Amino acid sequence: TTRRRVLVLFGGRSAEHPVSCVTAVGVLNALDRNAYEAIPVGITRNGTWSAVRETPDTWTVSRLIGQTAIPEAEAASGSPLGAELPEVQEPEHPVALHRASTGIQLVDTVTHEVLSEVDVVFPLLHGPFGEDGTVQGLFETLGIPYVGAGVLASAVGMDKHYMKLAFQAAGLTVGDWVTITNRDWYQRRDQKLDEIRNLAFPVFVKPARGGSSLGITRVTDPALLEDAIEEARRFDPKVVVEAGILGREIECAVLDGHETDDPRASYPGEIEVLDETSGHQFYDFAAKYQDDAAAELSCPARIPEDAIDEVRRLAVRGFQAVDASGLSRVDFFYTPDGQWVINEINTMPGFTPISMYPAMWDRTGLSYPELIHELIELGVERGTGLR
Ligand code: G1L
Repeated sequence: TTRRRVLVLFGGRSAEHPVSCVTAVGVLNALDRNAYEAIPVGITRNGTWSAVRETPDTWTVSRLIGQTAIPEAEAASGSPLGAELPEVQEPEHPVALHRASTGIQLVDTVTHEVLSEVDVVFPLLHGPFGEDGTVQGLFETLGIPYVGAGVLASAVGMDKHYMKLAFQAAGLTVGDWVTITNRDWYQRRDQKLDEIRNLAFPVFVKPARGGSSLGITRVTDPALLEDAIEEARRFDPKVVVEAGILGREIECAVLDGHETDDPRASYPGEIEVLDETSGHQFYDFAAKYQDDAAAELSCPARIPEDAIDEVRRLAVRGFQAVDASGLSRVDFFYTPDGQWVINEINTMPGFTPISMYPAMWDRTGLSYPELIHELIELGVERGTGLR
């Protein structure tokens, strides 16, 4: 039997570079070696691609990112991230340069050798040039199957404005919002500020295509709106302002179905922050995000049975609304009167063995290695024209 060759692509030029390195280690160690041959390819912060050619018994972050010795701090701290954040090292023999504006520039023949051998790519890259559809387009162009969302779903999932339009068109309830383009900001600023003042406060001001928490401000006082918009505009000339929604934050993991089967939704999960003395759950925003609070995943979330069934159906509808494939985490608000408001879809959710997405599947009966196997087979299936 021939093993499938899986190119695990990680690192990259986003702020999530270190998270991506740690995630790659989780995925590589969970791959069934009888079924798959892993080809890790790291992308440095400068955009240089480098293939790792040895296959150790156990992958460690330092092995993967090209350091010769395991930093003592990492070994001693016991934390997967160690004292210093992992980063892909500049390779002696780069395989390729990936450039934002010009696509991929081949620098030697190794690129062709490596890529032509690959059966499927597992792209563990976040943010601009990773989950916005550009890397997906690169592999479409090269004719190489890949895991996860395609070009359109990746791009829609990255843009909060178009994401909301797609959800609305599919009949899902989204919260009120106002989008401010760069032109709006110069041509219709006062009109836009008036529209925003009609939203329910507090509002959240966000870069439209951030993919992280950078540039986000919670605004309680309308007088501070302009400052918050300017802050978001440092990250993206397009900004969305979302009305605050009163409700619990509950998420669902969606996994695509094979060929003619519908996508599957996990049990919904909720991060519960418990009051240490009373044991009661906090629903308060400030309490929920304080650093020292004890948080744990509740999955299935503690909501009525019929609400569980409903949110699982809505999560699949959200997945289909943006034409996703492979996997997505779909996030909702559950309002005090039992309504579901869809917040967002993440086509590249956190994916370490302890992240929300794999944890919710684990609680639903699918282990991390089984999940990775499913994703790879779904990627191959789509790439070979079966779907
Ligand atoms: F390939 C998948 F399965 F589509 C995939 C790709 C990327 C799943 C999850 C992720 N997530 C990440 O890469 C990250 C959130 C760790 C960004 Cl660095």
